[in-house]
Amino acid sequence: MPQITASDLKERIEKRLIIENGMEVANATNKDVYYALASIVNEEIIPNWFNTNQKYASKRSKQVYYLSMEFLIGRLLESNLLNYGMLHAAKEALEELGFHTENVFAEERDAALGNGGLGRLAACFLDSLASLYYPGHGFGIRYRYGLFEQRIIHGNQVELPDYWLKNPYPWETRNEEESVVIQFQGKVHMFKRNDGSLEFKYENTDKVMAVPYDIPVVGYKNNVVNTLRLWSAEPIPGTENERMEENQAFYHDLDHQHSIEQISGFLYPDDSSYEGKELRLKQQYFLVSSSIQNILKKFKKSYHLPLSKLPEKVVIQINDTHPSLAIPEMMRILMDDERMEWDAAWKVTTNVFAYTNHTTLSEALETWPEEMIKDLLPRIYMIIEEINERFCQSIWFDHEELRDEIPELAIISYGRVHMARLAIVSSFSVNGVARIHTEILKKKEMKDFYSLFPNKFNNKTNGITHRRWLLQVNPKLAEVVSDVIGSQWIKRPKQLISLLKYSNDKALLEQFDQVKHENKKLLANYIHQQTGILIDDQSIFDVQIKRLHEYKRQLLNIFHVIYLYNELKENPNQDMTPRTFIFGAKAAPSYYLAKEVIKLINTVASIVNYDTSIQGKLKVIFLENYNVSLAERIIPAADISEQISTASKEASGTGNMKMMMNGALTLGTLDGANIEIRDLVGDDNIFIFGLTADEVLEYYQNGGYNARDIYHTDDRVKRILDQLNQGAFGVHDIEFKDIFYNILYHNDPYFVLKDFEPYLETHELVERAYRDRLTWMNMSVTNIAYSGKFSSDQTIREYASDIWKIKQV
Ligand code: GPQ
Repeated sequence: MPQITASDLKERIEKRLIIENGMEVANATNKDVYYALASIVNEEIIPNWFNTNQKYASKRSKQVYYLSMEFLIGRLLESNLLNYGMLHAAKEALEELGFHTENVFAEERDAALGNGGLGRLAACFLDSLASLYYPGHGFGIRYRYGLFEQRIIHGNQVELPDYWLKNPYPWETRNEEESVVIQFQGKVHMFKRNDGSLEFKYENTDKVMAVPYDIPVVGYKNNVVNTLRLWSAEPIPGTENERMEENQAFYHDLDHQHSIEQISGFLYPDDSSYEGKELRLKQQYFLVSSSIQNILKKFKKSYHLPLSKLPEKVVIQINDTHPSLAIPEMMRILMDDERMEWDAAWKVTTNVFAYTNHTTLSEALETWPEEMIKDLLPRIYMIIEEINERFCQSIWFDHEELRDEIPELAIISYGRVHMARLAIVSSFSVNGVARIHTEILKKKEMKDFYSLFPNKFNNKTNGITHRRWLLQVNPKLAEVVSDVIGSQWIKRPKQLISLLKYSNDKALLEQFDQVKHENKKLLANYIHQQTGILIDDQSIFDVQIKRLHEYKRQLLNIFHVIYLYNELKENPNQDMTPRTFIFGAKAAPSYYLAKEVIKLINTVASIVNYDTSIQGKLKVIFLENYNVSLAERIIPAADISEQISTASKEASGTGNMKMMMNGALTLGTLDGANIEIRDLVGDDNIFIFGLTADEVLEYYQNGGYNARDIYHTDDRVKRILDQLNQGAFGVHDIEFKDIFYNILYHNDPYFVLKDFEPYLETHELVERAYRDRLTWMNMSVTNIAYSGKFSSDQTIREYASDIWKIKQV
């Protein structure tokens, strides 16, 4: 890879500005410079993109396609510069031209085409695929509106539309010539061909054009450029006129056009919860039909092999059940267009698809009303029916022991189509995303399926790209690490383990401490600038950043804050290390209780932050509009990483890994990947508390525990709940009654009260540990050292070798 120097770049930026905008640097805005730099990076990318595709085609490599309704990519300029080895030069060039790098980068809108962990995981996976020389690409939807922008007004979440495409997006290329047609609704007619085979014809379907927009996925300093292909829904050109001639009303036509564009109109803002809207079903079919058509066209064009060989060259990973209609869509094309028999098509299909499950929460399980699928996708419905029929028959005849369970196993049952069941039956691999999660799938949630298909089930613990989440977001830490152990860890993140040798080196620990402190100062400045609130950069930065969900228990966190505040009010002079509690969280717009918790956090903040009697020992910061870019600012500055979900509920978590990699210590429950973090770093380097998954599951089985007992016996708890109920934290006395009721009348379904005391005690341990700087930094460095295990490079290697059987090119 040719080294580009700062002075080269400077010159090229100047030239660009002249050619494209006819302006001198002196007159250029941050935005002008952003576009100039992006187009320079694109010039570097394009030949490599072309070469990568050529190479895959000429080697006829097996390719993996990652189908996902979400890709939470965030900004790309900085990470593309980093992966091209141009970041240092670019920063230098920009500063020399009189620009602040950060302001130039900030011109890029986050591509927020995802809700949270699931979408961000997809983005990390693409980064690792390209960086490890794997032929792997993403397929998704080019939503015109990404995840809503969050404003906090009088403590409440307000949603604004995220029209992220307002300005041209420099990373996408429209490839109209590769558009495909998608058909909805209509009637299916069945004919017998002369040879006796069946032919299906569709009549009166609604046709939509899927136009691909391609985004390059740049590998780290390896010249690889893979593709993220996002589909956009458009009317088929020319059909407007047809309709006019048919004498259809003009407005009817505009309406029709509008309803087509709606399909890629916006991202559904619900995380881990199923909404059941018809438009969402349309989106799902739109994604999978365009992607499967595309994959098959490409296979036929470049491999010159019969379709029966598809599984040798193609593997498709479906990211949760959202793209699971890809399965009947594949069957449809193989049979109806390619004239394969059922058995042959089934053999191909079941050897091509692999399914990842991301949650056991029942509210997230996708089940569509039979009628909805039948109406919108009549041919797909027929195929699902047939898959179901054959599956139920096989249980009836081959697994007598499960006959009674058929209603719980059938893909179509009680009028609903169960997408997870469809995905399990039709895939060759089913994986969970952390060890405990996969165990729960096998032993509980999917127990009977596991007994039917034991070999399909496997675990792939999630990971995060250390390039973005360490190298890019925390350059100071990366530099110290490289000074100590050399820079091989960048290519081989597991080598971070060499840091262990130095975890008692006092001078070095002090350096790490200094880096953390500098990062905290940067965040403190940002917080001041955003909120006007001054925070103490010597205080413990205690961070909980993730979607707002009852199971993630932001409520437990804020209860602890209220407790501390109550204590301080009684005894303002008590000796206590100052704490800053930092929250970032979006709630689904229709999730009432989650929004109440946001309001509670903001209300507590507005009281605590301005109460001078507590001498600045406690601050509560709720940063609005939590997104990838904000995560990038917060994570390097975290001392404590709050991972406090009700055990058994968080499939894996990935924020836990990001903060660990940046030297934060985890304060968490034995849930998701926290368990694997604990196993690596040992009990001395993590703060674990609370019920275990087994205990939680047992309580659920026996109807829960009695929350009121705790309310009546623990004064601290009673005081907090009464404060909520009596309006101590609000203007009106009804303010937080619903939280109060949910805990006492719905019996605290997420065990907030049950885990309260152990949580307090563990916080006390944290506070005590923090006082001993060297011991703390030793723990911190130990966490960084083990974090290489959670690089998504490791995860992707495992997917590649165990599931995908693909090779590096
Ligand atoms: N996850 Cl089902 C989401 O972010 N959205 C979803 O719709 C579902 C799961 C998360 C899950 O809650 C986390 O525990 C995981 O770490 C993450 O997926 C990636 O696997």
